[in-house]
Amino acid sequence: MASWSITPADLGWSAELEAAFAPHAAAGLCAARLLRDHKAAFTCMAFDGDGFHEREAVLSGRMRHQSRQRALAPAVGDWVAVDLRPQPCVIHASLPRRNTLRRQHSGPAMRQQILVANVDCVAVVTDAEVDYNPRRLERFLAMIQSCEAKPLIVLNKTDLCTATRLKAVLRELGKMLPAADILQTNARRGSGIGLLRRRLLVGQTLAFIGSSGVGKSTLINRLIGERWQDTEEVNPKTGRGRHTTTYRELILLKRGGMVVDNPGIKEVEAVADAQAPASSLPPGASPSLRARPRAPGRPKNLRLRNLQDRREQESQLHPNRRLSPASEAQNPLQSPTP
Ligand SMILES: Nc1nc2c(ncn2[C@@H]2O[C@H](COP(=O)(O)OP(=O)(O)OP(=O)(O)O)[C@@H](O)[C@H]2O)c(=O)[nH]1
Ligand SMILES: [Mg+2]
Repeated sequence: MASWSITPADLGWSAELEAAFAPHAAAGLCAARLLRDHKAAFTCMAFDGDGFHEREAVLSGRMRHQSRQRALAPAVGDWVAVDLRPQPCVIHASLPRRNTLRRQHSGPAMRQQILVANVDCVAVVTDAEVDYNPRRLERFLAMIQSCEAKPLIVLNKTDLCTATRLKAVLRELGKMLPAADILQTNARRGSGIGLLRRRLLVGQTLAFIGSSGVGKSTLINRLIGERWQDTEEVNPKTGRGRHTTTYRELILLKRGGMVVDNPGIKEVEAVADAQAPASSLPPGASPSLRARPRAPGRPKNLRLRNLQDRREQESQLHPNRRLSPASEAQNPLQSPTP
């Protein structure tokens, strides 16, 4: 819980939100930003006239009804209008969103899941070893593009790979995504954290996404400057992390800015966004960065795609080496979904 005096601007409050909130203020409601989603309830940072304080909140009957439509269900990062008198307090309305970071669910229904609302920058965390997969990175970037947030690639665990491997990965990423903002970090030692901190501006929200075990929570612990969340060891045999982070959380940093920790994402399907203009793609992005809708009903073979990705990646980094069927069977890129 924040122990310092928080201003609305620290949380990203804007003139647009102020205008949208006016009728709710007239009805005696207070403004709050959602920090954690506990499924049946939320934790929010609410302005109670005496400053911002964390409060537990539930949805009103009308909001619960609306939330059956996933796109209308409040998400971490949303601003809401709450009645602070009951315990827990009650959320009566959501304020308009600037954007949403969404992921497409596999399956014929093409359901979308909103991960975070009102996000300025999204950092995709990976490493230069078992988790590294350029095609998956492209899909993550397409997802960020359709949210119109600033993308950032964080190559973490630089201590666990050789300088040659790191150089090869950076060269490949430089060719594939020449305009991408790429940072190298070693969260365990704290190197590269200063550069990451510079991307955090007062009132802005930076969300971390990536596979389980890549070090998202460790990076956030470093940004906070103290141990905020326990992080788990990665299984040395499979390279997979145990799923330490089980829910999304928006954390306000004392030095300014907000970060969102997410549970590990195993696979990502770019969100099909017909309205996204082609010009919104980052300069130099390859054509596969474009979000493509999958034909409804067409079965998706994730495992096959992972293996193809792995083959492509291996052949680019080690042109003379071929993946054996045995190593294909133990594809390290597959880890359980949260
Ligand atoms: N050697 C090394 N280990 C790291 C580094 N960053 C994180 N780790 C370790 O990797 C393990 C997983 O880190 P987490 O921060 O829990 O990973 P996560 O991405 O939050 O994982 P989920 O919560 O499951 O999504 C922990 O044991 C960390 O100590 C790094 O830069 N170098
Ligand atoms: Mg975590």
